[in-house]
Amino acid sequence: MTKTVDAAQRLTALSDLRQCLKIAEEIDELEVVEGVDPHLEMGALYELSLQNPVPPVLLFRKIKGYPDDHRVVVNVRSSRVFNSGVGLELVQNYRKHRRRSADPITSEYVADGPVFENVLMDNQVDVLAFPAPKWHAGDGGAYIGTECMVIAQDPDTGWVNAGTYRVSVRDAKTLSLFIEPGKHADTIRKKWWAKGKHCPMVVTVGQAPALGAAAAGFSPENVCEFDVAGGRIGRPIKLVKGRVTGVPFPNDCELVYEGFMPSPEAVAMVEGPFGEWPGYYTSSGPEPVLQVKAIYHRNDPIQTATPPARPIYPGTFFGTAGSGLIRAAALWDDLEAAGVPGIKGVWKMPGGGSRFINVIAVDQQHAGHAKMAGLVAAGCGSSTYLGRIIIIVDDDIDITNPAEVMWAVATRWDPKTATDIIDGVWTGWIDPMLLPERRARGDLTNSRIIIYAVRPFAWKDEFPKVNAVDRAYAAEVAAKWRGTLKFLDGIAG
Ligand SMILES: Cc1cc2nc3c(=O)[nH]c(=O)nc-3n(C[C@H](O)[C@H](O)[C@H](O)COP(=O)(O)O)c2cc1C
Ligand SMILES: [Mn+2]
Repeated sequence: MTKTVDAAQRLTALSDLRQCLKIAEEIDELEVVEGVDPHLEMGALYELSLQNPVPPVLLFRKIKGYPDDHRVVVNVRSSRVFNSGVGLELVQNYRKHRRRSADPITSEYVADGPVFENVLMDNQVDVLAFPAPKWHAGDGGAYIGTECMVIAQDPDTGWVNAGTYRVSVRDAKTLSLFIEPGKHADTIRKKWWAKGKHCPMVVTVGQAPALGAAAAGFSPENVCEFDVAGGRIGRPIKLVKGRVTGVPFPNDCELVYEGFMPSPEAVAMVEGPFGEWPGYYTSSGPEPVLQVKAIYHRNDPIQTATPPARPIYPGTFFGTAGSGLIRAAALWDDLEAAGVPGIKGVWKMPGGGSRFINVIAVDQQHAGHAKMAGLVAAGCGSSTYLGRIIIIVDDDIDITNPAEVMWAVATRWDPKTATDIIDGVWTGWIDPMLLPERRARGDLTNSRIIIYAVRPFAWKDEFPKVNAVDRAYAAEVAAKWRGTLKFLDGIAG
C-alpha cells in the first residue's frame, strides 16, 4: 500500500527542502542515484522518469567530476509529497491552500543561517566547482538554474522580486541568464541600467519548495514572492543580506551566487539554445550576464533542478514541476476575481504543458457567458503569456479527459460562428511559432484562438440530448457481472 502524507508533513516539506526529501524517502518516493555523468546521462534519466505519471524524486549524488555530496535533485515539487487528489480535485485542493494563505506574510531579516556555512569571495569564486548538468544534447551550455530563484530589488521602491529564470554557467565567474521581456526581473534590471548602474542580483539554486513555487508562479508587481511563500507556510521567511550587494535571500538556501549584471550594451554573451518546455530548442541570442562576486553554500549543498522536457510524457502532463497545477489554479482564481460566474473547472490539456492549451468548463447562465470566460482567459495575468488555445466547454464535460474535450469541440463547436481569434497577445522568445518577422522585430506577440465548444445558449434547450449510459446504472450492471465477465476486470465502475 502506498504511504500518504498528512497536512502537517506537507507543510514541513514545503518549508524545508531537506525535511521534504526525508518525507519523500519515508513514503518511498525518493530514489538515490549514484555515479551519474552530468553530461547528458542525468538529463536522460530525468526524461525517462517522466514516463511515470507521478515521477519519483531523483537525488543524484557522487556525480561524476564533483565532490560526493554536492547533490542535484529533480521532481521535488511535482512529487506525491505535494500533490493529492485526482483530476479537478487536485486543482481545487491547490486553490484552497492558496486561499488560506492569500495574505502574504512580510519576511524578516536575521543575522545568519546555514547558507553562510561556506563563504567564498573574490578569488575563491569558482562557479565551475558545482555540478552544472548539460541536460539535452543540443543545449548551448550547462544549466545550473532551472529550479532556482533570481532575486532583484527595485532601485526606487525597494521591492524585492524572486522569479525562476534559466541560468547557465559560462566561466568561473560568469553566469548567463535568460529573462523574457516583461518578467519582473527584466523590468527591475532596466531601472538600474537607466540610472547607469549595474543591476545587483542573486541566484539561489536549492531552496524550500514553497519558495520555488512562488518564484515560478505569477504574483503581481510590487509583491515579494518571499512574502507569498511565507503566507503559504504560515510564518515569515527568514532572510539574510548578500555581503556584496545587500540583496536579500532566504537564510537556508543551499547554494547562492551573488553579483552584478551590467547592461547588455556593456556586456552580453550568446545564451542558449536550450531545450525548452514547449519541446524545441529556441531562443538563442545575446543576453546580459551575471558577474559573480560571492558564493555562499551549505555544507553538502543540494541543488534543485527542473529541466524542461517535451510536454508529452505523463510526468509532464501538468507542466514542469507541477506548474500546470499552479497555473490552472491561478486562472480559475483570475476568472472568478474578474467576475465570471459559474466556472466549474480549469484544466491544462496534455501536449500544451502548463501554458498553451487552457480548457474551462462553465455552467452557462446567460447569453454571452461563455464569451466572458474566453476573453478573460485570453487576457488575464495568469494565462496570457505564451498561450495559444482556449477551449470553453459546458460543465457536463470532464475536462480532465482529452477525448471528452475533443468530443465537445467536435460536436458543439461551429468554427465559423463560435470562434474568436485575437492577435498581438504576449508571448516569448521560446514560442516556436513566434513568426519570423515578429522575432526579427522583437515583437513578442502571437495570436490566440478561443473555441466556444458549448451548446449555443440561445437554443441550448433544443440541443440534441447526449447519449451515454447512466453512470450509476452502469456501475450497478458492472457489479452484477464482475467475476463472470472477464473484460470487466480492467474497467472501473
Ligand atoms: C522550471 C521553470 C523555468 C523557467 N524558466 C524561465 C526562463 O528561463 N525565463 C523566463 O523568463 N521565465 C521562466 N520561467 C517562468 C517564470 O518563472 C514565471 O513567469 C514567473 O512568474 C516569473 O516571475 P516574475 O513574475 O516575478 O517575473 C520558468 C518557470 C519554471 C517553472
Ligand atoms: Mn514577481
